[in-house]
Amino acid sequence: MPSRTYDFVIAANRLPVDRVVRDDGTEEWQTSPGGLVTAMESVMRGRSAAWVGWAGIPDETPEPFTDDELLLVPVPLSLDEVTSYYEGYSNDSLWPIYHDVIVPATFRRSWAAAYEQVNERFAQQCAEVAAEGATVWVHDYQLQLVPALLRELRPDVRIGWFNHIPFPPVELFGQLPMRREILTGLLGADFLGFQRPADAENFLRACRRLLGARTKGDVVDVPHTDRRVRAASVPISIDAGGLRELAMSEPVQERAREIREQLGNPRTVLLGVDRLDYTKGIRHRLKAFEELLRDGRLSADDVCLVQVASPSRERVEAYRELREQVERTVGSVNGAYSPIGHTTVTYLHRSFPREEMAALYVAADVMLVTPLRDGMNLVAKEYVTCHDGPGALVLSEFTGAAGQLRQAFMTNPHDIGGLKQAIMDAIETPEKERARRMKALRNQVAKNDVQHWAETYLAALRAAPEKPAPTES
Ligand code: GDG
Repeated sequence: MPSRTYDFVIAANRLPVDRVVRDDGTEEWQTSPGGLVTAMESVMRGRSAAWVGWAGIPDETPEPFTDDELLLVPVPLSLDEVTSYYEGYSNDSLWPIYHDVIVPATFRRSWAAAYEQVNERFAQQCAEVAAEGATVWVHDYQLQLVPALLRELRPDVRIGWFNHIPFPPVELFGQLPMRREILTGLLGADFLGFQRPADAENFLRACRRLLGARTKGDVVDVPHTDRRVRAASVPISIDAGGLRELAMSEPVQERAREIREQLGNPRTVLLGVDRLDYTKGIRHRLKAFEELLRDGRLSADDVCLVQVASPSRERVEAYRELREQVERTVGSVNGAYSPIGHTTVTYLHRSFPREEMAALYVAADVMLVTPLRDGMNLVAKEYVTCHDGPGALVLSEFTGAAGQLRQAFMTNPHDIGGLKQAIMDAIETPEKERARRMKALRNQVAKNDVQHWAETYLAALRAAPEKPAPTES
């Protein structure tokens, strides 16, 4: 691998490719389609770029390889590290703390040690590939120690970090045994990007309270150094143009009509699309739906709910419990209300191709996005981009998307009565008004797409303060 030659380096837990085995037993790498990959394509064009991440296979280290001019640098993880750094520390310690402790966090010292070790490995790989003065963009909560570790190795590079999930209030963040190490790790960056202004504010407050750092506006003076770091909100988005084109294509439109037919042509199709995660408020959504049927405000003769719940983190206990509860509830709602020949809740615990997802968005009259906490929630932005005409988005106030999608039917999902009313409003609001709101939402996302996000982020990273301004105290 040529060392120190790449002037743009991305570090993320996962590489944007999956290894698939063909029918004849040979293997190939397939690009995993996702917003981040699309966003990066636009900002990487014309630069020599490398992506540092885990290839998704424990105990194996494929050699670095090139995919469409992008160098992919696999970081090895042992099976034990997948359990301790990824499932343990990242998803059973940090994830609950960063999402309002919806389930209690588990702390184990061995997990924390693995997290440090893996972060060191990522920093070393970045240091190895980055050219003199390169830009390194680190992603997400799995890699919060990388900025400072990398700065130590390579003080010449410009370092950015973006958090895809919320940053918690200091009262919750303070529970983390590694809280000071994490803040110090992040302060190794030049610019820290967050989804919501409130996330950046939570970070600045944690720096003041837990490190005794001084802040001025959105800039932190890094204690014991002459460095300054800016923390601000740059909300992520989707590849609106690409998705819209897919949704408008004849095969997808045709498939959407077919889906409605297969559902029995109900008057109203409700849709939920989530990873099966306790943050997404799936249980609250099902409860509200069940009560609306029970109260007779909705009838199973003319409404149905399609819930895509893509499998996620199945070896973590809280996710296993959630799956059991959701599946029990779906079974009991269907047992009580499904007419013969159709199911009132179509529950799909698997993943679908992009085309099928787009067709579902086109087919749905009402999209239910009801997380208890969510960094952004891209599903909300995808729905308003795909759906034409009088659709409706029911959107939790506890998503980052609520800061931008102001024309949605807003709801507090903890308030089941309020959630029921928001669903009814979404169904009953006159078509003309719903079409007007949807158009405004679609335009919002079209103007603020993922390419715009990446450009805004990188402009902020370039402009970030390096040293204290001489005029300020
Ligand atoms: C994290 C933050 C933040 C889902 N099922 C299928 C499928 N999906 C796609 C959706 C959407 C994506 O997965 C999920 O993104 P979300 O934003 O909704 O949620 P997280 O996975 O929790 O993402 C979140 C995001 O990072 C970005 O910063 O918004 O807050 O938690 O794009 O469409 N896609 C396909 N088949 C499926 O079955 N093809």
